[in-house]
Amino acid sequence: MSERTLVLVKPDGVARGLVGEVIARIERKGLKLAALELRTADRATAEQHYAEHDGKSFYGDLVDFITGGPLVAIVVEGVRAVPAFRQLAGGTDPVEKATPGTIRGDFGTEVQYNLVHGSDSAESAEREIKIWFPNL
Ligand code: IDP
Repeated sequence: MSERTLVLVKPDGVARGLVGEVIARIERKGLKLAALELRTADRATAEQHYAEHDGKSFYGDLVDFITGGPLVAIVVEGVRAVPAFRQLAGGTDPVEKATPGTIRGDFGTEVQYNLVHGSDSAESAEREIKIWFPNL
């Protein structure tokens, strides 16, 4: 059964020219792009997106980082799209958790600057898609 997930190529990924790399991996996996936009997020959008982390030590830096430059927001669709993209992304920490062969494992070293976001459940995906693509 097909489902949707929300992917962000975060500002570090855009700055490093990795948008094409991320999209290529999504497509090679057999997932489809349903919507895509390059934009700079405002604070309200970033705060909504990361609401679950409000109060954590890294929250302020995270919102600064996500709003600090253009990012690419993508709705990805396909069978098991949520876990499939999490597999492509790799674990949150690009060195300790993400393995080589994953986006974070291949291209990242820092926990904050880990290049991509992918929704962690189908429910989170629908919540996040409403934030980034309210008309979809
Ligand atoms: P996820 O992106 O792998 O789902 P979350 O735990 O939801 O990971 O964290 C959201 C984002 O917050 C991470 O992708 C990363 O950019 C940042 N982050 C998470 N933990 C830390 C930390 O300990 N220090 C700095 N940034 C962090």
